[in-house]
Amino acid sequence: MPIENIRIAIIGCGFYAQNHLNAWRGLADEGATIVAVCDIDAEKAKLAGAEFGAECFTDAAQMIEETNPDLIDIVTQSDSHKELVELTARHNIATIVQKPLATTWDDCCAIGDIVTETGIFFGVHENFRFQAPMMRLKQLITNDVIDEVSFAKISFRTGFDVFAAQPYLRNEPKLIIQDLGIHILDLVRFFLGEVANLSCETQKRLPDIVGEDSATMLLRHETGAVSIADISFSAKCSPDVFPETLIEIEGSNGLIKLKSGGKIEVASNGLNWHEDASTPLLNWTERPWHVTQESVLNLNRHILQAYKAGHPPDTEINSALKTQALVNAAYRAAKEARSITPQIWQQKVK
Ligand code: NAD
Ligand code: 89V
Repeated sequence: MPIENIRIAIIGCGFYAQNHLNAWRGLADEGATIVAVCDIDAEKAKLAGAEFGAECFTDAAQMIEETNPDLIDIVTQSDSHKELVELTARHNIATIVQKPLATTWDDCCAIGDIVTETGIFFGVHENFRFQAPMMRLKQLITNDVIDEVSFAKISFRTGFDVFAAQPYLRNEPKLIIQDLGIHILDLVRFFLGEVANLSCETQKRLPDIVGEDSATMLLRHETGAVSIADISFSAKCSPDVFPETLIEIEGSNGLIKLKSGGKIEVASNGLNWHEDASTPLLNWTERPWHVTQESVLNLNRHILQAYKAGHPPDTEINSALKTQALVNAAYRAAKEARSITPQIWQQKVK
């Protein structure tokens, strides 16, 4: 049976797009072909085109007209996402867009309307749930190893210089919750289900930045479970395990711990064991980013399989809007110093 070949185009050839490009190339044997790359920075487009053997463009509309891709992967910053999704949806092209879905809640909802009205294949590239250790944790929970989940603590604290590769983060008025908290809040939903209400305290401890660099969130889930999500770009930790997330999840019959290096400790119904869910290095990944880099391959494979099977990816628009609503609720909770019920997106009735 010949493998169906999907023509992939990437818009945005900056820092993180290198991982998307390498991941799509790594799926060539599974039916992904990079046919075009686009960046408004002509030099970046040219470099990506040369490295990955694709036509290069500086205008997305021209790229679509000339290469007719099956799926477009948008890896630009969030301020351009809505406009680019309007373009791809107008051409009825399957679209993946990096997190955050958009910079404002209104633009996130507008994208929700566009995707629902056009019915295009759509997903957000939210890859933390596709990290190797996170997929194993989900398997353990799904297999009822600790039975009913009642509490979790999910922590991503680092002093790593995230601004070196992503200098724009220094000027973001909404910094860590929008950039990193979005991943952790997606994990909170992934492991404990939807959130009924949440409270949040933020801090700004680093100099020379505009937004908050730390946030501590307390969440009540619809199941009754409680979780704590704490994130910081200004942590004093040794060792610094960037970009790893450390997790403890308690259930009615046990406890799961994710420790540094993908080490998992399980206590289940009186039995205790350890597992190694460490992330393998690929021929294009390197420490310390290899954990999230490999998740790009895992998520892109999931997207490819979902597209071929004709159903949305797990990180489809409704899920993405629920996670984005938690981001918004966290900022509101911090501002109003009270617990907030997340907004629910409703498609705008025309
Ligand atoms: P970047 O600024 O390095 O790259 C973005 C590129 O998009 C730039 O080269 C820019 O010229 C180009 N661009 C902007 N508007 C364009 C347009 N209309 N058409 C074509 N090209 C355009 O940014 P980055 O650090 O690579 O981040 C990109 C996205 O990836 C952000 O949304 C960020 O939050 C996300 N990100 C995700 C992860 C993760 O998945 N774990 C990690 C880092 C960054
Ligand atoms: O993964 C990300 O979205 C990155 C960082 C780890 C710095 O939050 O932007």
